[in-house]
Amino acid sequence: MRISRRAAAGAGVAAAVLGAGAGEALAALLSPRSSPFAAIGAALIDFAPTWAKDLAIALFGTADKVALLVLIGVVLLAIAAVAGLVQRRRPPWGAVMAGTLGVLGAVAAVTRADVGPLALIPSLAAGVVSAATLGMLLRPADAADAGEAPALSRRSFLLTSTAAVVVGTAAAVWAATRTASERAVAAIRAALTLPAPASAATIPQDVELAIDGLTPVITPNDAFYRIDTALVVPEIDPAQWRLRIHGMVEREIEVSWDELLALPLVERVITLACVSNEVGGDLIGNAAWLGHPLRELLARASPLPDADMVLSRSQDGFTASTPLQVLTDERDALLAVGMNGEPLPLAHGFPVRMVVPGLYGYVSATKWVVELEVTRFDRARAYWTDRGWSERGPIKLQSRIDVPRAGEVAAGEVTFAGVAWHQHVGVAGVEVQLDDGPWRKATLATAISSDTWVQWSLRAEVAPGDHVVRCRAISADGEVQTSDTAPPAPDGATGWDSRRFEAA
Ligand SMILES: Nc1nc2c(c(=O)[nH]1)N[C@H]1C(S)=C(S)[C@@H](COP(=O)(O)O)O[C@H]1N2
Ligand SMILES: [Mo]
Repeated sequence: MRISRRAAAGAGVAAAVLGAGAGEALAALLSPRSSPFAAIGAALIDFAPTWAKDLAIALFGTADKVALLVLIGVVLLAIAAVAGLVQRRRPPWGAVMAGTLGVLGAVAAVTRADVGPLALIPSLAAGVVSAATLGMLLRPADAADAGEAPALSRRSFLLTSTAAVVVGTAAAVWAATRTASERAVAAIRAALTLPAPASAATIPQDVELAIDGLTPVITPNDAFYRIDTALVVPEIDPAQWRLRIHGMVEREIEVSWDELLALPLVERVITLACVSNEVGGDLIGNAAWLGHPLRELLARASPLPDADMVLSRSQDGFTASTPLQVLTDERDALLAVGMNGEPLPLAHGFPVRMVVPGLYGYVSATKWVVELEVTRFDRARAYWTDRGWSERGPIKLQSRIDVPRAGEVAAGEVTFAGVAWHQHVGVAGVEVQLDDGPWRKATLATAISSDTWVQWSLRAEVAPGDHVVRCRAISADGEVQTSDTAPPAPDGATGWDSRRFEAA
C-alpha cells in the first residue's frame, strides 16, 4: 500500500509503544531500576536545573513525578511520530531514530547508581524492537522489486499496528503492576521484625581457619546461591500467607503468618546444597535459619501410619517430595522465616520456606511454601521427579578445594584449603593428595554441627613446576568419599575435586 503521512506517524507511535512495553517488561523481570522510563526520568531529575524542579513542584506538587513521566511519554510519542514520518521519506533513518532513543535510555539507565551492565538491556531491547517494528510496518511499496520482503497490505498494516499498541500497552501495564507489588512486598519485608529465637544457634570458636580466599563458614545472604524455576519471584504478603497441611492426616490444619510467629522459633545453622552442584561447584551455601520445627507442626496434624512422604508445594506450583521420616525424626527440619538474622530475602522464599538438613534442595527446600500434602511415594510425584531426577535426594559426601584460587603460586610452603560436607552425618576428616604422592590428613576447623560444612586446610612443601592437588572427605560414619565420577543427574555428582596449578 502507499503510506499516507498520517499512517506513517501512527506506525512510528505503534512501534514505540511496542518497544517501550517490551523494555518495561524486561526491566520488571531483570531489575525495576533499569526501566527505560524510570531511568530517563531519574536522569532528567538529576540534570534538570533547579528552577525547572521548583517549577514542576509549584505546578504539580506531589504529583510532580507522575507529571514528569507523562511528559516523557508525550515527548517520546511525538519523537516516535516524527520517526515514522522520517522512515516514510528516508528509510532507514526513522528506524535509526527509534533505535537511538533506546540507546539514550540505556545511557540514562547505566548512569544510575548501583546498577550493573544488565541495566542496559531493557532500553536497548526497546530500541531494537521499535526500530524493527517501524522498518517492518513502513516497508516501501517497491520493496518486493528490490528483492526484499513485500510491503504490507492495508489490512496487515492496520492489524499489525493495532497489535503492536495493544501488546505494548499490556506489557507496560503488567510491568507497572508487577513492579508496584514487588515494592510493596519488599517494603513489608523491610518493616518486619522477627521474634527472637527461643533457642539461638550456637557457633563455636574456631569455625573459621582465617585463610585468604577460603569460603566463609556463614554465607552472606547476597552471596547465597539461588536456584529455582521461578521466572518471576513470587510476591507474597505475609498477611495473606497460609500453610495448609492436609492429605493423609487425622486433622487437617492451617497456619497463618501470625500463628507461625507466635510458635517457638529455633535458629539452626544448616548447609543447603543443590543436586545440580558439580564436583568443585558453588551451588552450596550455609546460613543460620530461623524457623519452627516441621516435626511439631506435622505432629499436630497426625500423619496416618501408612503415609511415607510429604509433598510440599510453593505458591508458584513447584513441588518437592520429602520422606516423612526425615521431617519427623530428631533433626531440625524447619519451616523457616529468617535467614542470617533477617526475614528471608524475596528470592530465597519470603515469607516462608522449608530447610531440611541432609537433603538436596530439590526434594526438601521449598521456597514460598503454602501447602504440605502428607501422602506416599507411590501416590504422588514431585516437580523434578517428573523430569528424570531421583525421587529421594540425600546429600552425598563431598569436599571442595578453594585455595589456591589462582593457577599460579610461589614454590615453597603452599596452603591448600577448602570445605567438606555430609549434612546430618558429619565430616570426620579430609585428606589431600599432591600429584601422585601419599594422602595427607588436612587440619579441620571446628564444625558448627553435623548439619553444616566444615573448613579444612593443609600446608605442604611444593617444588617448582606443574602440579595437581586432590581432596577427599571421610564422613563421621567412616565412609571415604568415592573417586567414582557421576554427573549431577539423577541424584548428585560424585568424584574428587582436583586443581592444577603451577609453582614458580
Ligand atoms: N518454590 C521453589 N522452591 C525451591 C525451588 C524451586 O524451583 N521453586 N528449587 C529448589 C532447589 S533445586 C534448591 S537447590 C533450593 C535453592 O534454594 P536457594 O535458592 O535459597 O539457595 O531451593 C529449592 N526450593
Ligand atoms: Mo537444586
